[in-house]
Amino acid sequence: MTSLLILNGPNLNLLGQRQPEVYGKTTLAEVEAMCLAKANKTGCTVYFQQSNHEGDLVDTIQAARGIHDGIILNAGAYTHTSVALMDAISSVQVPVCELHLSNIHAREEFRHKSYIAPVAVGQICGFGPAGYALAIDAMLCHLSELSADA
Ligand code: CA2
Repeated sequence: MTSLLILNGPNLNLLGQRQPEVYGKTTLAEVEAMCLAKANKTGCTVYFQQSNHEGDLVDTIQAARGIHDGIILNAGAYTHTSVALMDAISSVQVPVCELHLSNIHAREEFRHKSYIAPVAVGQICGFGPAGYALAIDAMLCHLSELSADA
């Protein structure tokens, strides 16, 4: 069965608890439940993780090789700063879908830059928690195209 890792970066554990005007009222536990329901419907397996630490995120991306078929990554603020995450993605040979709750291109200038985008298959942003289900569909679509080409 196709296995997807859904990896969340710093401060996303606070989802639904702080700044609801920016990030909404849905908690990360509720997002995880939505992803598990989506996995059930689409016949894949999802593993949901969150870390506030850049090195942990690098370790988790490296460990995905040979275990997961795709990664859905909301790297939070590390999106805009982390060459280490970019290098980890480049080296791991597991396709990554970049995901954001908010539309990073409609926000402050510093959020327009993504170190993940150049090494990701694509980016989904601005759709709130629904973006996670969209990202699962997008990654399954990408993986089925890859296996059709093989
Ligand atoms: O829109 C997204 O998903 C972001 O990745 C969220 C990051 C932000 O730095 C990115 O530019 C865009 C911030 C995540 C912080 O999440 C919080 C949730 C609730 C309360 C406080 C922070």
